[in-house]
Amino acid sequence: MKGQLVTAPTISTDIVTSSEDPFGPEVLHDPLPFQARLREAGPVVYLPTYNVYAMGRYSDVHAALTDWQTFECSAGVGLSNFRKEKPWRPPSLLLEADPPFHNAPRAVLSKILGARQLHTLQAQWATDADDVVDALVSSTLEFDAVPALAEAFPLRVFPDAVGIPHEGRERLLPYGDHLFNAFGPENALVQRGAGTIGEISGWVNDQCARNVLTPGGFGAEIWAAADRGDISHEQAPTIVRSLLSAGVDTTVHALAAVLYALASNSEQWVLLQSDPNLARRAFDEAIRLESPVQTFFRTTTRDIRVGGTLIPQGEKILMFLGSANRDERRWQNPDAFDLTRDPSGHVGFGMGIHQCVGQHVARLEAATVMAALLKRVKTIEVNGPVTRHLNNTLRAWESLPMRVTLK
Ligand code: HEM
Ligand code: OVM
Repeated sequence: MKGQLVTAPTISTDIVTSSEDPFGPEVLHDPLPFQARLREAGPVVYLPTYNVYAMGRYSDVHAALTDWQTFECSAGVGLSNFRKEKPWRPPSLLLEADPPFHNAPRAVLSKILGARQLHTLQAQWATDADDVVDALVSSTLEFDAVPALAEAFPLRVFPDAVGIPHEGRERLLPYGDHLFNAFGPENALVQRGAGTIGEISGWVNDQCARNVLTPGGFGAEIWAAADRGDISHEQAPTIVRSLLSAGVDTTVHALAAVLYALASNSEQWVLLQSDPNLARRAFDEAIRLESPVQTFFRTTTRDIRVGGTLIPQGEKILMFLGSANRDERRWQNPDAFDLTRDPSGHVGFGMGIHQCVGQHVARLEAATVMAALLKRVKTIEVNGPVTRHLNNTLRAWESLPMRVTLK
């Protein structure tokens, strides 16, 4: 500063920095220690590796999720800034949109996926869950719950509910896996999917056409909303795509999470057996604890002060939903799976105007699977090494070996 006059800043700003990589394999394998350090470091931590501002505490994550005017989605909810980089696929009309454009697609999906509409699926899904569980436990009492239940059930009921044909459905899981990787940096996980995503993505887009979708399904109802003028016909296929994007991998890993939680906390399984009405709470508590969707980004629309940190306009904010859901400032004994606590207010489905529009679908899937298990199964335990599937956004599972005994 030789002889140079430095203007004193009119507002002081603290900046806590971390050189850790939240998308590196070490953190993805076990994100909890990193997230604890993040919460401890302060309300906002700058990550120079990606030039983003990270939030790990419940109150800050909640505040960002509910202030859509300051924390926008239309610049993308991944690391990539759509104002500077071309998105890898046309943006979602829900997830990657702000009001007023977000409003109509959201209203249409809220109605189609609303608790009341789902009533008509309940009986069929209960039968399907009984079938899946019966077929499984009558052939073996030891199985990998990831393919046998967590994947088998959603793949059996969800694509039918949307109304897509059977042919090619095996592409849904790899599509979601890549999509959720693509919200993160372009690391090895993204590169691994890059070779096949063109073909898979083409197939997914083809399933969104009106003539492909069976009558009565969610997809056909989206097209019917276009006929009524609630959305345009051009918007319909992209909204169908949202269901095929967000509706499969999320529920697979959420089901695995609740199965793991119940199998590894036998006293909570006993409690659930004594009161099956706790099934809904069990699912939400597992979502809180595991947060199958770990992170989403926003972009600041103006300069904003969070804690002592001034975040400039146009910067990417990385919100750790999973960390907020285990914040000791918000939750007592946050690491425990506890069916006597009230998990409501968790941010595992987000919060505010983008809060998961498919949550009733996810809850119905989980409730029917748990009800089917409660009918047949006496005890349930983990009986082998549990392995994770690494994904930049999802807290995902590769294998969940289980043993059950029957009633
Ligand atoms: C939004 C998680 C299941 C469709 C979200 C968001 C989260 C989330 C965290 C908020 C994103 C944000 O604020 O940026 C989950 C989890 C699920 C699940 C953990 C399973 C347990 C589903 C299902 C569907 C679905 C089954 C479809 C039937 C959507 C859509 C959005 C969304 C379309 C965007 C909503 C909007 O932007 O208004 N989900 N989801 N999700 N979810 Fe889910
Ligand atoms: C969408 C979409 C895609 C991925 C996730 C999501 C969790 C939504 O295409 O709207 O919500």
